[in-house]
Amino acid sequence: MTRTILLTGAAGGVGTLLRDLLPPYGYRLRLADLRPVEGAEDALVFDLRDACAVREAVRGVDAVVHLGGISLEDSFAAVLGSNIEGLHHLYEAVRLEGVERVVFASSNHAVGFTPLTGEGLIGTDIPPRPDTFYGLSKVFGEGLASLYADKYGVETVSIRIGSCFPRPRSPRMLSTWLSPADCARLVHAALTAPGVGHTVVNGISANTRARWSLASARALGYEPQDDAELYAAEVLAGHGELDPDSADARLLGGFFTTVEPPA
Ligand code: NAI
Ligand code: 15L
Repeated sequence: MTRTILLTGAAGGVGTLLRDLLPPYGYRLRLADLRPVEGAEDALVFDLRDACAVREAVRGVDAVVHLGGISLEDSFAAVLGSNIEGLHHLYEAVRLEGVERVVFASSNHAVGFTPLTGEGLIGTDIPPRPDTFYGLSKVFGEGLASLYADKYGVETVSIRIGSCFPRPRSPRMLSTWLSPADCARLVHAALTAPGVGHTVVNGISANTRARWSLASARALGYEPQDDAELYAAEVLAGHGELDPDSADARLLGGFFTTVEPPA
């Protein structure tokens, strides 16, 4: 049977990519965003800060792919509204409407202060080390997902996305890139793997320069097909090699560790 998926953040960068890439897997999408979704007149315009609107958005769907919210550093008040209170509205709606599963777009910035200086690949079994209020909201999101899984049986896969763009844009992204097609593969695995409870996975492609382990993502059935190395010559010609003293080289969250929130 075709499953109906609520795709929040459908007007955003990743949402725009996934709205074309997910239907071939057999999903029917309900698109939703704070802004109108270009070319989709039937998309829902809603605000995560409005609990009633969120409940209506969720009603009747089988699962939610939650991309909506603030995706960069912002004031604490802004992050609190859309990413913290908004996420609580979403999980309450999901619980009350009996929705089976959420795929939550978490971020590398939940663990952004993790040093990259050690040997080996970094898994998901590391302590939270948010690098911004934004990253802190992703730590909250993973915590909320864990609570709703243990207490109410609402299942979630939290994907700590590296950098999901059509192409890697910087030397750092040669390590953190998640290609759009691999993103769709990973979201599909997260929607279909049985008995996930709350599972945290890293979300990158099969990058030659990867510093993240994909073990927990592969355990869900994810098999990445892309490698940022294909773009390495072009990226390095434009930007030069990564400065070993830079935040991008030393810390998982890269330059986000140096960003100050707006006043
Ligand atoms: P984006 O900023 O392009 O899209 C986010 C969308 O959420 C926007 O269209 C915005 O209008 C919507 N939104 C914001 N506040 C809202 C509210 N109160 N109610 C309803 N909708 C609201 O971000 P992008 O790059 O598409 O990322 C999607 C998700 O993936 C975000 O949650 C982001 O934190 C996460 N992520 C993305 C990464 C990337 O490389 N693109 C990396 C790590 C995480
Ligand atoms: C994120 O969490 C951001 O939403 C995205 O815009 C990218 O900057 C990404 O992380 C990254 O670390 O490259």
